[in-house]
Amino acid sequence: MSQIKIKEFVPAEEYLASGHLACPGCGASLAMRYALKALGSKTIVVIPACCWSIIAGPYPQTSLSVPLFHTAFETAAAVASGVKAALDIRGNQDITVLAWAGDGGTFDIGIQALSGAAERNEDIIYICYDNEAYMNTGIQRSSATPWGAWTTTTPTARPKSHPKKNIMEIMAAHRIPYAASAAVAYPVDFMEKVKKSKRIRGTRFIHLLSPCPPGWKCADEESIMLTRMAVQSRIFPLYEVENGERYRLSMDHSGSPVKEYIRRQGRFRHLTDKDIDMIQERVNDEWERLLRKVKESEDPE
Ligand SMILES: Cc1ncc(C[n+]2csc(CCOP(=O)(O)OP(=O)(O)O)c2C)c(N)n1
Ligand code: SF4
Repeated sequence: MSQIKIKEFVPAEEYLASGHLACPGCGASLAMRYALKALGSKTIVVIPACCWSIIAGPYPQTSLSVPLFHTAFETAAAVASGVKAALDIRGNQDITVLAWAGDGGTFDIGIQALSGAAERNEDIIYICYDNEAYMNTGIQRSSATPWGAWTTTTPTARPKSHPKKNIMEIMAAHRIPYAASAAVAYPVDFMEKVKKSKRIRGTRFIHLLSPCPPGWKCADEESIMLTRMAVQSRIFPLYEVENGERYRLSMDHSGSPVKEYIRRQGRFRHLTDKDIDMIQERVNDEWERLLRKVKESEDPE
């Protein structure tokens, strides 16, 4: 997309103030900025306990210029559903309700409320910014943490021994109208998906890869580049799933070696070349599985 087109596509309005409390290089702060540019001012944001509880700032100050509801860790989808129901009762149809939660609040503790909302096809957008651990409380492993990663609860002597949970497949299995993966390194793609979500009714879910320099043990200025490498290496492919069955890739993924991505992060420093070869094999298998679904969607026979 040319410079001019990006200017046309990305609204100038800012809903995230400078001086917010994120660390330098934090993907979650950029992601909220993009999401709100795509959604506009008529948005209510529901945030459970996570880094964003801090980034938003202490009451009565806030870094966001849209209404914001802080809620308990496990309740993002339930509270967002309630806010939407209240708006419906008041006959207010032009406000978007956005649940905004980390991977801990989504993959783990919030999944019951999220599954309930998805099963009822609640009319909400749910964005999970996935930094692959419980970062706010000091980098503990979540079920989104990749196999082999160091966290404070999976130290280098016993790194994470389970693979990352496949949240997109879980959400697709609910047959919700729209699920998409996105990454902050691709802001136009992410904003397009948020804008598309706004046009659809029912439960819309976006799984967003969001870098965290303290948790990934990388340099602040490398976080976006690393996120791009995660996508290009197919560790985190970008795709959409409509009604749980129509799979579409969002871009060409070159398939660069995962080693380049892994070796730049302190959280993977202890991994051997053999470990990385195994990760590469798993990534290849998952990619083939995804391609089969894309192909079946194109050719249902
Ligand atoms: C029921 C409950 N358990 C634990 C906590 C403590 N807590 C607050 S934020 C947080 C981590 C959130 O992790 P995640 O959702 O991945 O978001 P991130 O911190 O990475 O932004 C935890 C464990 C809590 N607030 N409520
Ligand atoms: S700890 Fe990570 S996710 Fe939390 S504010 Fe800092 S960079 Fe962002």
